[in-house]
Amino acid sequence: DERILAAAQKHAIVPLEQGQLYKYGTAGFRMKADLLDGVTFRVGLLASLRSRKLNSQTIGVMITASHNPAVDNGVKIVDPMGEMLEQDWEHLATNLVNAPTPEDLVQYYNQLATDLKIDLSAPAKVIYGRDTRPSGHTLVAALAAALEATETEQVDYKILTTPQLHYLVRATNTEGTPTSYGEVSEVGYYKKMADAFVRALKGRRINGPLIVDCANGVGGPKLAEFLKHVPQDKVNFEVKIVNDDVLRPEVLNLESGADFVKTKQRAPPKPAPQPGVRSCSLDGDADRLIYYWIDPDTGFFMLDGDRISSLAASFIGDLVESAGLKDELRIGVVQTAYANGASTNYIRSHLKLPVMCTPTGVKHLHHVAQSFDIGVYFEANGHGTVLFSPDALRAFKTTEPQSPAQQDALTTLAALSDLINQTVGDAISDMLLVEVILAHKNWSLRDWAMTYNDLPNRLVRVVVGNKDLFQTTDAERRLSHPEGAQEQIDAAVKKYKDARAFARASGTENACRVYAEAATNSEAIELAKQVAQIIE
Ligand code: 16G
Ligand code: ZN
Repeated sequence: DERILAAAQKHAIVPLEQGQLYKYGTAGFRMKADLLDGVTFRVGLLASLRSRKLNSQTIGVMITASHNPAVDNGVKIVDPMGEMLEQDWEHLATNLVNAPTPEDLVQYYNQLATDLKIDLSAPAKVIYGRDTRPSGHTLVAALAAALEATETEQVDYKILTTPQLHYLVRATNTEGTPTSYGEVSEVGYYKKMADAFVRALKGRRINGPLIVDCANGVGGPKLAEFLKHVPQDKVNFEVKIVNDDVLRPEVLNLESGADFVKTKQRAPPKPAPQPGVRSCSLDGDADRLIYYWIDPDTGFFMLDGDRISSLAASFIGDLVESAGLKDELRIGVVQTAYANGASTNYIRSHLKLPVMCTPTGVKHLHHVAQSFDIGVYFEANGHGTVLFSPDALRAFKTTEPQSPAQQDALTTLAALSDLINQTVGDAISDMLLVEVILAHKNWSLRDWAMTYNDLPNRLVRVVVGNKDLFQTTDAERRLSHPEGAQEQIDAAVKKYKDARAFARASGTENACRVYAEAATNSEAIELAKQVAQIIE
């Protein structure tokens, strides 16, 4: 107790304005980096408790603020199988971080141990990584101090992408077991993916070069490292990495990256876009991916998370059919309310697959995707992955093929299950998946774009007095509060053809968001404006 108290005094919490609390939200704790020292220390305490609670399994802590500005940072906990922190513990994190004094903190820490029947003398292990933000360095020191004070074994993996840390947590906890996830090292991550990439491509040629914008974040150096593991004699993968300056912190996510491309609906201005060349953008911690190209005739065209989702579902659905597993394995797609209505319709009517809708935030999608044998989930912003159940993995390995075509489908499915990060959305892994599918189908981005036409849409940010007044139901598609607001939105939507709109409080910013789609662009804009006025 004295060691924790002494360390806590060195990593004090900065009091927020009257009435405001730190909150473990969809992205953990995320804010201006200078508020985070004490927060990160306390997250370290909780991570050690969680490891002790879960039979000394390894817990992860990632320090990143993803696509947010360079001055922000964040801290979040990764559970043993590489998943997000269990929801029940989010409010424990919130309580622990908001304990006002170091003495209150130690008292609450001990009370948690008692209430949750945690043996504080049991071994504990926490591993961690951070993105390229300069503030990450001091935050890691605060985390390490908490782990030392609680006699927790720790491994500092230094700079990583978020999905790499998730990989390492799962690999650590499965090491030496039949479900081993891979070698417990950063190199192990590259080797596993490069091997699966070659196996999934099956000698098919990749159609021309790919430009990858890395948002001047951690994805740049890590993608370069990955490419060294791809055998040049087996794969013609020509990648041009751009926006990979991680030495000047101020350029992180600046006019670049997946979030910029998705929200601005245009290519990063620098370097000057090359018309016709297949391009994609990662975000600042390399867990989101958006594809696009500049068409010489029609201009910018974007392929977002909904497109990646429908591409993956279509390809995997066909493989499962060729593998003769259609009646055995249930494939489903999980989206949020932000998914373009045309994508939902395409997946249901054309691919004939079930689509589920969940609230925003990866943990919700991930959870529902686990209810399928093959669960494809993506947020429109480009964050997502494909999950394979133990039954699916077994079927790929043990089904006796009756034809070369069936065998081919089975081995491709097995390769995909290794290529696709099973812990969390991973931009590098997702990018390789897209490249594999395009190579198999011999498609350009234009071919991919032709599968369906997006409904015109608008996303606006609305500053409101108190965003907490806005409460939703039906996977955030309807407002339950304030009373009467939903009826007004319904009335506005009714005036337009093929229209849909919703409003929700942001989980990461002090504002509300309004999404509207309609048959034409001008109608989508009008509708978004009207809904914004309703909630203002
Ligand atoms: C977080 C979520 C992201 C979601 C976004 C919504 C994770 C890892 N990240 O960044 O998935 O799309 O929040 O932000 O879950 P909003 O609530 O401000 O709209
Ligand atoms: Zn991210």
